[in-house]
Amino acid sequence: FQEPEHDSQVADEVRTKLQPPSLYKVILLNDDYTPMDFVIEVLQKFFNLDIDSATQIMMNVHYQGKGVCGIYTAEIAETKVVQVNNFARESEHPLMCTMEQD
Ligand code: TYC
Repeated sequence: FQEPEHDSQVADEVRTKLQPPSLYKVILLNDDYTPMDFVIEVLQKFFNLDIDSATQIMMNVHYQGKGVCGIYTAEIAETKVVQVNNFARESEHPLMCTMEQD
């Protein structure tokens, strides 16, 4: 039996068994102006999707108004939202990314 060396290791083991971290859906919202190719680029760049999956998700958002790009723990989801919104604003597109609890 290996003794835990740090409090953080104890905390991680307790959490793993009793309290898995909350998950968040990262959501892309439709708009009338962002080019389809830009949305596909965003999905490939920030969500590690291939071109076919990125195109499917983009078209789903285009027709349904919003769609899930991926599901992550809080810190990762927050980072994706900021990265996408910053990239869209730098590129002067109104594309909006947000998150909601899974
Ligand atoms: N509706 C946009 C267009 O017709 C394309 C688009 C898709 C925009 C998905 C945003 O999240 C989005 N050019």
